[in-house]
Amino acid sequence: MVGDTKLVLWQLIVELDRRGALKRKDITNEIEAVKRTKAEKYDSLMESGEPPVNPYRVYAEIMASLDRKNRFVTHESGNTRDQLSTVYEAIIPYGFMGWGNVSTLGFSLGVAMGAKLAIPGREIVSVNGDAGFSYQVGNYEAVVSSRLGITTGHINNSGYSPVFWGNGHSPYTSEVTPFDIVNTSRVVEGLGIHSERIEDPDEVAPALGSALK
Ligand SMILES: Cc1ncc(C[n+]2csc(CCOP(=O)(O)OP(=O)(O)O)c2C)c(N)n1
Ligand SMILES: [Mg+2]
Repeated sequence: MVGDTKLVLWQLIVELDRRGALKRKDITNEIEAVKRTKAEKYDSLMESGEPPVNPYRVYAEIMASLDRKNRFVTHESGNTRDQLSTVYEAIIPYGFMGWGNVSTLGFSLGVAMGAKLAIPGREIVSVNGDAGFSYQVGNYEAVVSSRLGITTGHINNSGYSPVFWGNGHSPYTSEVTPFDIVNTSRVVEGLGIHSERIEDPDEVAPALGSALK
């Protein structure tokens, strides 16, 4: 079935009503229960004030900051996908773009640039990891030269999906030069992009504020 989701779903509801389909009144309770279970697991992480900055705290701040009804968010390949697609609640159409499980690292920058061109009035936020960033870094020049105002949150955990990939096939596939040596913030600053390096969880919201204003 191909069609405008909102219209087609509405037509389906009308048709099911017409045929006397049973209504599942318990469905909203079921959704609320699932949401409560999710909150029990993730709320403390999303409120975490412990350093190093918990990625879930970053996502909570992205949801809390400025105009969420005018925002497009996407993730990167790796933990940011698993985490954001679990906790990010999109409240508008085209508010969140989730993409494949093993899709090419770095894709989120193209997604963000495309989104900015397609819906120019929107705040565009992408979140990437160490490997995603490395795949993207040459292309930030295009963001600057095309004057595309997008915001990227970089989860600099100095590992290629630690935990998820374990140690990988060898340590070299999971360990990345640590952030006290590599400063990705200064890399993009050198490309002419405003950048703030955050180490305290309470700095996340002000940094997003200055990026999105
Ligand atoms: C081109 C490419 N190579 C390998 C992969 C497999 N892969 C998916 S996520 C990932 C590591 C991601 O690490 P990072 O960007 O640091 O994100 P983190 O999970 O640490 O937040 C790898 C190697 C891929 N998706 N694309
Ligand atoms: Mg990483």
